[in-house]
Amino acid sequence: VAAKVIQLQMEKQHISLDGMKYMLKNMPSYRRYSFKEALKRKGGLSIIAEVKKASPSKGVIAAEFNALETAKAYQAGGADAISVLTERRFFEGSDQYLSMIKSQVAVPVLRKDFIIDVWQIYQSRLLGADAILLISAILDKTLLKKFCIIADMLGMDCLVEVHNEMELDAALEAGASIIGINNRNLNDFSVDLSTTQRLMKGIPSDKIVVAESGIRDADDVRYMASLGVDALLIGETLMRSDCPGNTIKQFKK
Ligand code: IGP
Repeated sequence: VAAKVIQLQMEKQHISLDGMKYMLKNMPSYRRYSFKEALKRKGGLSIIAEVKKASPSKGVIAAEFNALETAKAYQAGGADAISVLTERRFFEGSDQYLSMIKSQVAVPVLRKDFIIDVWQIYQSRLLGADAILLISAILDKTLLKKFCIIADMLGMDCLVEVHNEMELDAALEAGASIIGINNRNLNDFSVDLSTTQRLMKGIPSDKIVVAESGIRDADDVRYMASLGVDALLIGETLMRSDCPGNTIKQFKK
């Protein structure tokens, strides 16, 4: 109920940063799970399963979309974490999916959105996120660093997404400890899994590496495992699967 109240309040009025800080102090908090710990390899690769209704490149992916049921199926299949798209315009996401899923699953939840403002970081915490995505391509070094510090202060991990060497350098300089390599080019949506292979080389071994986008089958999973990544972020393949839980089990073998 607390989640719902916060949600409705935020939708009705644009709450000030101070207002959110006040709510954070005074509202009952969600149970926290460590995103970073969940991603560490325990035998096989860890899997972040993504709840995504639509995307700008594919349009609507899941016609009969039920965010909560999808998340529950992911958890039942052994997903190590769940990523939830909250961006409305292009991904048909919703803040409410995040808080609803957070209140019903016992794995860490990542907020997937385009975070460009401090306000959104506080909001993510209020919605129940255990971690947030920060996209190196849309933030400069100074902001990346600042956002990582604020998220940390609020008890959330950051997945810092990169697509090329320049973005990777910025992420490392910002002190990111979890790096997501996006195999999809956000400008033209083309996917190239060898992006992970190329960028892996420049990442120190103490970082946690997540390969993102374009993972379709067990062969892709094996390829990523051979590159030494810690975790995979998979959306579309799971959203299209008749039994996403089984697909996750198969990928984790
Ligand atoms: C998942 P895919 O190809 O498995 O559906 O991709 C995820 O990587 C993708 O949704 C994504 C994304 C993003 C979405 C990666 N970076 C940034 C929104 C914003």
